Amino acid sequence: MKNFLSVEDVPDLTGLLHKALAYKAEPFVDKQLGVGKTLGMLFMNPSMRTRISTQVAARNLGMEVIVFNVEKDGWQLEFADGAIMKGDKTEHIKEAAAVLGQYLQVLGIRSFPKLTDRNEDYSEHVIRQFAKYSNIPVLSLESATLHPLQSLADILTIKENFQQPRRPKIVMTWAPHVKVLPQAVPNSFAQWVNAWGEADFVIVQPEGYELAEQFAGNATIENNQDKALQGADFVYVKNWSSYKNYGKIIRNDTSWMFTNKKLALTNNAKVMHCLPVRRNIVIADEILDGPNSIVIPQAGNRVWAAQAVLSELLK
Ligand code: SN0
Repeated sequence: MKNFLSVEDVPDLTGLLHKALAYKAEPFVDKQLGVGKTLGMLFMNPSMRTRISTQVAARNLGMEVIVFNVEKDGWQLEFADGAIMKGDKTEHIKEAAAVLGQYLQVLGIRSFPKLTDRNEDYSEHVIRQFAKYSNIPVLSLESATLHPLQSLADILTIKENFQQPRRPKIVMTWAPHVKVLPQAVPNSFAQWVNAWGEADFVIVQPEGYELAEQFAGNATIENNQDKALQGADFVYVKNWSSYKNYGKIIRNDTSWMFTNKKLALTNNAKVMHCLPVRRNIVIADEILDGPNSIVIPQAGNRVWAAQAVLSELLK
């Protein structure tokens, strides 16, 4: 695997899932693989799970890890080609990425969208330029439009929690929020569930919050949450801002919060969220503190997802 920016970089999804489960059973089988190699993780935005789970995963493989908070410690980077750099941006991505490529063997990048210019965000020009100019494998730690390490852990969690001889029904539902959030987590989850191909997949959102077609793929799209939840085995709850009316909160229907009343419509579904989650805005306490929530083991699986991906990037 050259880079890990989306599911499209994965040549064998089933193999990657098996690898992650094998690491979960035996974390240190490949503890020599990364000896003498360094993972650098550049954060342009906050992170807890991604940062720590990836760091643990890298150490399980014998790697050294350097974490760099760009906003706090770095120079301001220019990404525009041909820019005349007379403003407050000190260094161009062409030099910054190329220099990092001299020091590191794998480069992780977290860069949220600006949510102002849809074409700019969806071109993924930030992470793509790191990949282009660093000359080493680049690992997405959540980019403008995708969060593939999260999605791999999500599929892993679904696989582990479903042992019946039929396809699970997975419903991803929009939920309210107080802030403008990226579409990266839902885009990526949809892209991975579609690529996995082993579930009946429904996405439900209020009108106007439809995701980009290239990620929603052949999911069944609904606007009626109660109808969509019928018979669900897994409910993935997430807020996102509008793609059509780009980066806007067009309406915030608080009745879409996930509660026990909504859970009662499902097939005793397991409830998932990527975290961090705002309690009693997105998901009610009764769900997060109840028996159907699998958000903690879901977050736990981030280590095994990251370890499987790092081991592929080291090859
Ligand atoms: C991010 C998102 O993409 O939705 C990261 C999720 C892994 N979430 C947030 O930024 C939450 C911010 C908040 O204030 O609740």
